[in-house]
Amino acid sequence: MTNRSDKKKEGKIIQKLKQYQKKDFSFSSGHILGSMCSQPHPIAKKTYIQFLETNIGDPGLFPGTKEIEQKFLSFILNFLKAPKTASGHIVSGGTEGNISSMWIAKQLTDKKEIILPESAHFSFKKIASLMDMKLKSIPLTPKHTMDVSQIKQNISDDTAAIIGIAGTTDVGAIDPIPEISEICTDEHVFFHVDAAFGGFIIPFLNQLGYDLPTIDFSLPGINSISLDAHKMGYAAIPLGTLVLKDESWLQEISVNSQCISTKKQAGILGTRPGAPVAAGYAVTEFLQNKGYQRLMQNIMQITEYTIQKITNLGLELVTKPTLNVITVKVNHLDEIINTLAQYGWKVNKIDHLSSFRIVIMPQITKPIIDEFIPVLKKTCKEVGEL
Ligand code: 0PR
Repeated sequence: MTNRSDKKKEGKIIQKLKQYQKKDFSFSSGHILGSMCSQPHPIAKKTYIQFLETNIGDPGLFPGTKEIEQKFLSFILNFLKAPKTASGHIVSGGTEGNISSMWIAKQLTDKKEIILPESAHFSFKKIASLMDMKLKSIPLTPKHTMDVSQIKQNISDDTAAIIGIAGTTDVGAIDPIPEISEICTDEHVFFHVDAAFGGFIIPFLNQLGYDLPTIDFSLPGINSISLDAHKMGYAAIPLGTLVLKDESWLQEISVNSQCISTKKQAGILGTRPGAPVAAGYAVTEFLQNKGYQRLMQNIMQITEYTIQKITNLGLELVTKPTLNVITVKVNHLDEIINTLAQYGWKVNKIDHLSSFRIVIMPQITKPIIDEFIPVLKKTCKEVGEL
């Protein structure tokens, strides 16, 4: 029961918080152009609040939410063509997905080396530090994909896993997953696909007939795939999934647990929010496979439109985009990013490529691009880029 003074107090706190929030950029404004996250689908927002108190770390208390989790995972397992032996594990995002997979690979093989492309996400540096593992980087081709011709010679008696990326952080490139899968099958090496970004877009584009590499379990060499619903899944933060080809591997990262409703608990986290899972499931139920196809097709059309507009200004891209990531090469990187921010637009800095990244997420529409392009032009003129 809240009395009048509590109501007053509540109002004051909310007002104060709103002042802080005013300083934030918002996805709903359309002005965040470089992030790999998005404004969640409207149904995700409603569901999130409804499930705020749920904890999938103690499923005995929340059997209904546990069922929702299973349904959400089934949707993912289905579009990733996972075999009957497979299982999904909810994680907080790509970082935890990668850590969990490498934890399994280390447990299964008792080896410590990870072969990965130079484009790999920095979460692998955390993995190396946390689990005392060693990273062996493979150079990239001019298309910013892993040079597969260099993999075999780097495999050794200490190789725990090979990583392929389906949608790189800096340019959205897709490594040749089918070729890497073949090598891993031949060499009996654990193969993890980091599809944090591409996992919720590539399969749907392929269903529509796009000519992108296959990234699913129809490739026999893949052992695990990590994909984030809080990136291209149009869901709310934090929501990722690690899909394992063999459910029994979860035992490798499970410990006996006391005081909770299950004898064992798998994975890194203990208490884990059910709200993003319920919200993610609501989005998959709302959109279904067809809805995701339509959404991704629309996103690719807006990507094409944006590429045209940017190159028409006379700017160059780092590489021809495969997905909805546009990375623009510039000489005056810091000035452009800072000036755009002053005009209210946020793009992400990719320092090592002297470029900035634009990601066409679900809330980015053609009118938003039409609003942005003149600001980009003005900015580039002001700083002497054009
Ligand atoms: N793997 C890949 C290929 C990624 O791109 C990322 C994150 C991860 C793993 C890690 O995912 P989590 O951050 O969910 O653990 N890539 C984005 C990036 O570094 C993350 C991001 C998202 C950054 C939104 C900014 C932002 O506004 O660019």
